[in-house]
Amino acid sequence: MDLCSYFTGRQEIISQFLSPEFNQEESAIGAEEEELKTKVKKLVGDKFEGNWRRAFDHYQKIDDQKAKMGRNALDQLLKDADVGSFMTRGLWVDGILKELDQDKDGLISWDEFEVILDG
Ligand SMILES: [Ca+2]
Repeated sequence: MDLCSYFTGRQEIISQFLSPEFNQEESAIGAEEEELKTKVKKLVGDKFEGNWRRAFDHYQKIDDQKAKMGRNALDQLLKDADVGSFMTRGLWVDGILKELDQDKDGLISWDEFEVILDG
């Protein structure tokens, strides 16, 4: 399941929290996903000189889970990238885990994280 269909399935829950533009159409949700990527890219550019490996290493230390990013690391990454609010960030973390966590261990390894660089 990709991020779009994940959030589409939870529109009723999240619509009360988010801006009106978010829950109208799937294209608007796609725009949110695009905004997520843009903001994270900006964060990596501003704070880590565009070095994704350094950014990953910085955040994986937060959870201290075998050099992988867990929920706390993802939450901090989103916070630093200015994505979501304290109410919606958990949903973003869920969506990112569903999207990127290929071996379903609840953690994002570098190999799993790296795929967002393609988009
Ligand atoms: Ca994983």
